[in-house]
Amino acid sequence: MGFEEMWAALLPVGRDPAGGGYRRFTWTPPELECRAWFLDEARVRGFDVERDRNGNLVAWWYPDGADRSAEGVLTGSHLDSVPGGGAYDGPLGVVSAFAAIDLLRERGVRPSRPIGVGAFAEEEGARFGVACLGSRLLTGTIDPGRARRLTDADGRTFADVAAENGLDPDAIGPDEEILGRIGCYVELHVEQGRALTEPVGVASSIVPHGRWRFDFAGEGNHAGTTRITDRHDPMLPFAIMVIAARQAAERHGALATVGKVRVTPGGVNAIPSHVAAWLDGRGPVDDAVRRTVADISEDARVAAGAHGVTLDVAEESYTEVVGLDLDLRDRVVKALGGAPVLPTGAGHDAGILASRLPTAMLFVRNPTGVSHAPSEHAELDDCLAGVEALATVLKDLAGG
Ligand code: HGY
Ligand code: MN
Ligand code: MN
Repeated sequence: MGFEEMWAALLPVGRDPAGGGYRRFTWTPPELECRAWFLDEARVRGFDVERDRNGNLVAWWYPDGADRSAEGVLTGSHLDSVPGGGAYDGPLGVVSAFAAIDLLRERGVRPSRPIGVGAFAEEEGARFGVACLGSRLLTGTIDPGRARRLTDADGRTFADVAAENGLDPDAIGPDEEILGRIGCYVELHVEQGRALTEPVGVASSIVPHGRWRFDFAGEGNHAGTTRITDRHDPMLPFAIMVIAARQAAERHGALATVGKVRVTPGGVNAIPSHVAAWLDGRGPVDDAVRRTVADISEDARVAAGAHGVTLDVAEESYTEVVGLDLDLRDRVVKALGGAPVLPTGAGHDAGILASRLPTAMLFVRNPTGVSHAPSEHAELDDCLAGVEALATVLKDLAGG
């Protein structure tokens, strides 16, 4: 199957028929369908397929004559999505990986190293709350015990859901054997902004980014019988926190987003007892992010106190600025005969794997510049240019 056929096969999986984007949460039916698609594509190509102890999928192509023990070149991305996400974020990298290897095989290229296709679990952190959970576990950059305890919106733990899907929750964690087989990782991804004006670009860095949970605990009560002066309504300090997020981000040249909130009990005629809100903070440098989050936390704390509400702020994940491997980046640009080089404001598994091995990223132009929303897009010609570029890079890196 070529790029277009593979793309068409995945496209309807997990898409909201009303046009509201994709919902492919880890180990829910649509994402499981994407996993099944991955395994089928790997098997029809005769790849060695495995699911690691953390739920990541890796399929290896051992070309005839290749040194099976040599460190391989891994490419790929992720199959899960944010709620209401676009079609390209993640799957474009996985489909392009299979299509790029197909090009090499059709052209009789025989790399001396293995080439692998990876699909990392829970990259968006949309179900269990920590982004790049699968690659963090693989590289040992999250405590397995903490990962086991992460819960989804229904209160189900990662451990329980992983066990339900055939993993041993007690075995999750770093896997030096798998990491030892990967010489470098090259992830192709749809560009998630407007910076790329050519079909294909190369990443220079990933900006610092993190997630914080704000828990406002107040006093639930009746909306119609509780005097204003008697209220301890957590919604008020929450509202102030949202405004403070925008103001602090502007003040520090950073980005701050509150896109997820959970109100308990959530009745129209009940003053909430609790509001949980998540802050996504990013910025050009760590200091800008840290100052932004500190200001927001302070404003939220003052507001909570003024309303007799308690506040707890917890950092759920943080990734410092990732300077992708310069030598690998330059080699990729050279293999492509030159390409625009640009930073990204989005986090990626490449940024997590970078702590353990050389990683690079290719971007495919996104004419809408929108991502994490249904209008995320890449033109077919640009997607095919991305496949061609990835094939060129894989051939160069794997000694074809
Ligand atoms: O949130 C991000 O930046 C990425 O899309 N997971
Ligand atoms: Mn994403
Ligand atoms: Mn992504």
